[in-house]
Amino acid sequence: MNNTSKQVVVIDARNARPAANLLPRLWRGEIAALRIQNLVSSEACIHLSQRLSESTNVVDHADVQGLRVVGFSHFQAVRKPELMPQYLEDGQRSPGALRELASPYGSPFDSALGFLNTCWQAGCQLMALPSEGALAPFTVRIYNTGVGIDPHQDILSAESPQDPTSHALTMQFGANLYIAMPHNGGDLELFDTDYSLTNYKDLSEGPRTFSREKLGAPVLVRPAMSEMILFPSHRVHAVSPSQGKGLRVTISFFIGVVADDLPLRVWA
Ligand SMILES: O=C(O)CCC(=O)C(=O)O
Repeated sequence: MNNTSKQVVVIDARNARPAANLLPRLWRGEIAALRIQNLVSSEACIHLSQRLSESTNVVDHADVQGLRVVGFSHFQAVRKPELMPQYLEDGQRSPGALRELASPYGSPFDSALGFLNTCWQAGCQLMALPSEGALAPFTVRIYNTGVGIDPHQDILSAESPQDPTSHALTMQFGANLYIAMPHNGGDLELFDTDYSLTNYKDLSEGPRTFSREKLGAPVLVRPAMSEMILFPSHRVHAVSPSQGKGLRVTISFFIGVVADDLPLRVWA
């Protein structure tokens, strides 16, 4: 598989249905990232980001200093097993809670699922692992000035190495909906290093991050409010620190591919 592609494909969610080969091209590594613009209106993003910044459910991320989240991620829950019951319970409520916060606009997460259903013949469904149950569908991340995420990979089978469904995934994409962006920084960085080179198979070494100095120059993607960006999450990736005024707010999840005739699986 090619993990060095620099090609970023841009499509507009308001145009005709995307070509059926777009996700397979991302899957095969022919393209580095897929930007789906205009998935959510800017009015809806401004409204939701305001509501989220006032939310009393915002908590600290376990590993990334300064990062605030609404809803834990699976990674956080497996790193701190005492969070697992709350992770699972919150995940049952979060789609409805996001609809409520987004109202009178629609939920961006619902728009994302609708979009995925139009470009994958077998549709998509929320992920359940036999060993853990129904995973949370997304997490909201709020980045203040100076906050970014160090280079890392996201691989479900490394987080749940005993689970057969996690190993059945042939590909995992990171998916982020950008609800607010700071004036500067907050870029998505995609490096040329992938799973096979880092041998990331479980969490025994804790969170595996890599220093930027040891990696080559990344493909830089500056996300825009209102869009969703997909990229292979086994490729080492990072978020550069936010700079200047404005929060960076994302709705973040993963998409798993089992086979091309089976539904995509979505979780966070
Ligand atoms: O917010 C982004 O642009 C990427 C976030 C990230 O590192 C991830 O989804 O794993």
